[in-house]
Amino acid sequence: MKIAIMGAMPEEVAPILEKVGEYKVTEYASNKYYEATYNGVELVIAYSKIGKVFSTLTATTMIEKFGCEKLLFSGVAGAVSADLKVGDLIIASSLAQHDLDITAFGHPYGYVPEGKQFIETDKSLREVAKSVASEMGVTVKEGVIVTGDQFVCDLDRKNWIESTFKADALEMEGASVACVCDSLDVPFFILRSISDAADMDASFSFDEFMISSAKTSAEFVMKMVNKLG
Ligand code: 4EZ
Repeated sequence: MKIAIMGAMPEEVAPILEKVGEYKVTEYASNKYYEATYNGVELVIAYSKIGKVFSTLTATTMIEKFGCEKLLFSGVAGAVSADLKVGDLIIASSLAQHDLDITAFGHPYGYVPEGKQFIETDKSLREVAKSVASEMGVTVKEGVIVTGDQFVCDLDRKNWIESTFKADALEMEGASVACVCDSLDVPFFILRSISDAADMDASFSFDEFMISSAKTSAEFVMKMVNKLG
């Protein structure tokens, strides 16, 4: 069982590479893929670069070229739900693209014909996450995460996203990775730790907390890997 672990930014996968110690680097499609074994589990680790297009490319590559049979995403996100604070963890139950809009033709936001407005994550991976959370004694929220090619730092946009998608958190890669994994029938899991509140202070909060929140998320995902071996 080969497992893909991906993030968007170097800071999101650095704590994972640190944990696995030794790895083999392969360059492909202008990116680096790190192959390692962790407690007997074969891993392929990569950060995609930010946004839906690069994350689509990386997720597809990990599955089609490296043969990954499950995918775990680890990273940071902006909080939409008021009960999510910096450092809190959120598991995506489902994901949608908040910037996909053909509503001019009567379709809902985030939907295109033959696609899905919301894509659900793998239930058994979520169960693994819940057992890790209870063993660690931490509370992990489960909810809707939405994705778009924009860093949201505006209250009006955030409120619109909350009311339109009932979203709990937002970021820039989850729904595109979900689309790839759903289409290719690969069970996937998206975990994010909050770095900011997607408001006018978001860029400052992000700069201050992204490294610590990325680490929180990465450490949790590695505890899950231990259960997947
Ligand atoms: C995108 N990621 C942020 C990339 C920021 C700075 C150079 C997560 C994220 C996010 N995305 C954290 N907070 C966010 C926000 N408020 N809006 C969108 O996945 C790049």
